[in-house]
Amino acid sequence: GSGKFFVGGNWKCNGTKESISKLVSDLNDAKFETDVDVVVAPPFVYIDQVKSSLTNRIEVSAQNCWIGKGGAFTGEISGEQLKDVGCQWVILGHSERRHIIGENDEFIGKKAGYALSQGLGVIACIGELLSEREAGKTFDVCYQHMKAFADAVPSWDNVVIAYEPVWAIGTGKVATPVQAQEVHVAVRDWLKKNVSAEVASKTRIIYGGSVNGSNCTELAKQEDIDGFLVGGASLKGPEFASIVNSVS
Ligand code: G2H
Repeated sequence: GSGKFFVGGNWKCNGTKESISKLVSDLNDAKFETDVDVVVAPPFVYIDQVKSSLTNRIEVSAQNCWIGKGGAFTGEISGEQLKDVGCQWVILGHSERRHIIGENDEFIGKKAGYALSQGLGVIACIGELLSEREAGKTFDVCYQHMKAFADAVPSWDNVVIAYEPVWAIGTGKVATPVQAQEVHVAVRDWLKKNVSAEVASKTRIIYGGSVNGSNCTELAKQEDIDGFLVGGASLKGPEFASIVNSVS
């Protein structure tokens, strides 16, 4: 693998003040392997609550942000505001935003460039739909998503790539370790050819899509899987901790 193992918990549009207070307390009680970066991404409205109650051992991410400086953009949240409330990361290009909300590559790339300029780390999501996999286009789709990020980011230092095959998201249908490893290698190879050998070897490529306490260990053993982006299973503190601790 490349660099430190990285595990993010993407809470998506879930939680209440009460359930989040319980989850934070479970996370504060959990024991994490030292050699892992641990990040959680609460909904915007709970970031402040989480920042003020969660141990510093865990960093906080947003799940989205605006493409540029704040201003007259009703309903949006800017990168500056995320920094102001103590966020260190933002998830961009998640498939739910690409396919449900309709965000395109160029829009997502711009967001990534701006977020990095504000000092946020970016969890850059890529991944194919089932129909694209079945049509043999998995690599092409991932390369296209990668190119949009590459065209917009000045540096990969604060970028973590999350490969999330859309057919494996929230479906319980996890990619096999071999399927995931194969795409991670292809993405690393793309970075080598299109960015640099150094960036290819240093950039973490994490896997997302129905990761849980039972399947994480086999996935974590794969050479090019440098961590996970966990959705459903990140809403349970002890299970999330066991995924963090699957580092190999
Ligand atoms: C993929 C993942 C987290 P889940 O979206 O980003 O969610 O683990 O629920 O499939």
